Amino acid sequence: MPKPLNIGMIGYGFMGRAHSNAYTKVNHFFDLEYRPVLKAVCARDEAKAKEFAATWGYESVETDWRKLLERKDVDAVDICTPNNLHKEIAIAAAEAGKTILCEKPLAMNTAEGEEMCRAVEQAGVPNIVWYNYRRVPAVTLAKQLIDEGRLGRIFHFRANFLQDWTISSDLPQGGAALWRLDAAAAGSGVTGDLLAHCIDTALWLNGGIHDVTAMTETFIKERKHNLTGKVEKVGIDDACAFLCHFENGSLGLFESTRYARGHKALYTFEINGENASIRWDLHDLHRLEYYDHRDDGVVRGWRSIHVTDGEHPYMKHWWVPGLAIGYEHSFVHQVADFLAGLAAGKPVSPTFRDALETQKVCDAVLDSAKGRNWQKVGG
Ligand code: SOE
Repeated sequence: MPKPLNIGMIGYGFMGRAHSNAYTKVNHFFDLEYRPVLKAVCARDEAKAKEFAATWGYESVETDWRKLLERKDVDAVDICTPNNLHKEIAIAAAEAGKTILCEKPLAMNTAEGEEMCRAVEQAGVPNIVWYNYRRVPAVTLAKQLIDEGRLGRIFHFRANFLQDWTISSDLPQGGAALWRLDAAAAGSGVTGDLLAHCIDTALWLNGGIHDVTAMTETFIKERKHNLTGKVEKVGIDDACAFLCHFENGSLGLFESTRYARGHKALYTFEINGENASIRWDLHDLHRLEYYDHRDDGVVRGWRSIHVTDGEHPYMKHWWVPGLAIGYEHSFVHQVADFLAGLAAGKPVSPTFRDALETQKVCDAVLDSAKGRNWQKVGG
């Protein structure tokens, strides 16, 4: 019988749903020593918290996150709040000895991230950050192929994350569903929200980034602020593109925007090595495109691997070969790996320390765009 791991979730938005779904599914599909128990959900709005608790099966509700951290019956805290609350909650949770699962990006900036790393490491509490795309089976397969050396020396890493939901100038900033547009709550715009995913995947697949040169743009300069009711200056980046050198000598090209009309969540990457290339597209997430120059010339070409076979990462836990899974399963996989790590007493990536590397790249990107120069990652 798996041991209970009592979860206290702080926040109840889109990510609160994605994580709660993962906690409820994981033991049905993975054989684990731990079983998440939805102990409490915490939000300032009690009525909304109660509604969320009833929908997802949380046993209780708190309206003050400090009270949640005091509870002896909560083992692990899941931080699903806007970014400006991550640091304070994570440090208090570490001091309270709680296991921590924190939504991405880790923090508002590197300095905050460093404090958070020190807190979890001093307290010795297990920790992880929700960079979920690593655990889409096709992306995990990409990692496997690269680590096996199939691509050979890597020359290029290219990634995009394109959306179009903020084009309207009538869209306000701030408050419940729109805090991502408010620099005070989010820290940055597409850099921390979308490029952070691309950077996390890139660091994982292709190693460290040495330096960057970037440009950002804020297309709509002023928006009504939902919290003050006034029209205020927009402080986030609406679009960001950067070039970089990886430590392994390869070149990186990254682009992200919320102004790419027609694209809802087009996250793609392509990696070109001396022997082979791979590419992946979130809109077709169960496929990995692979080209191997060592194939016979007459049949050489891009192949589209349907990543649904029992041999593929995570897939033996699901249905039968040929049947695809989706976005939400990446969160289930993260919980499964995290719980296996807890049982083995081993950290599971991306830890706070791993996510700090992404934060450093984000900061270098934003500094470079501001100064219109090249920035070394980590100062
Ligand atoms: C923004 O629209 C967003 O929801 C991000 O916050 C998520 O991290 C990303 O996975 C999808 O897009």
